[in-house]
Amino acid sequence: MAYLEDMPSNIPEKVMPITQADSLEWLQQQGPEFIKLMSYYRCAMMEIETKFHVLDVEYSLLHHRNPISAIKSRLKTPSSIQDKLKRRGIPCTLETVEKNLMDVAGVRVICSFNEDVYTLADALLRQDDITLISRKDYIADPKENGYRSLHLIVSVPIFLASEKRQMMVEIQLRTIAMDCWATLEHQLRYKKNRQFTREMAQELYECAWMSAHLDQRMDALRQQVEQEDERGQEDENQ
Ligand code: 0O2
Repeated sequence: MAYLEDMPSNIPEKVMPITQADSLEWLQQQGPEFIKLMSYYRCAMMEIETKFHVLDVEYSLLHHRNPISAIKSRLKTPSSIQDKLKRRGIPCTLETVEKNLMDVAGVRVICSFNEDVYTLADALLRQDDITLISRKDYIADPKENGYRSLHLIVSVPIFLASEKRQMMVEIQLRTIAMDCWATLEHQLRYKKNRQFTREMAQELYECAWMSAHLDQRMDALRQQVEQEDERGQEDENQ
């Protein structure tokens, strides 16, 4: 049985409590309870990642292609948690973190095609242990700067030795083209205080439009290929 070899090698690292050097001082002040809370968020992220991996495997068996190109997860750093609460004028305690921040745990699912974004989101939301808290469709209704993605905030249970806890996770689903634009825009502008001219903003917006156009063309091509495959299959069966 090639059992142990098949285990994802990154799991032990993921369950480790956070120890980034930049956050260590602040973390130490918060004590072990904060580290415990962050570990719970990490476990919730792992639950969601696994659910998407399972959906990807099932879909690939049925349709001979993978709807997921990559999954990236991140835990908000303590300093970023602290900044966000401070910006909102909320004191930073364990209770306020859990009550007010929905995106401490974030999972980003990069999909192959536009259609995959919705197929995967719907499949996840049909699972009976997932509760949808909020849904923002920036694909149907892009942000003013051109940003597109489907955002879900969900609550997912994690099963500990002697308790079951509901944890919030922010999920961003987007295509490869959407991710390309958002990643570069994040580097260039998002939340940076640098001077950004109207021309630069216009250029970024046009790039967003081009990426949306690319998604539409690739989706149309996918449909053609799938129709061809179906025709080929019918011919073979006759
Ligand atoms: P980071 O650095 O990616 O973690 P919030 O800002 O979360 O309190 P809001 O406005 O309801 O409240 O959040 P929204 O619109 O759902 O967006 C949250 C996340 O989406 C952001 O997280 C980004 O990751 C991403 N996002 C939203 N708008 C943009 C955008 O214009 N450009 C890019 N590149 N990403 C965007 P964070 O925590 O703000 O940032």
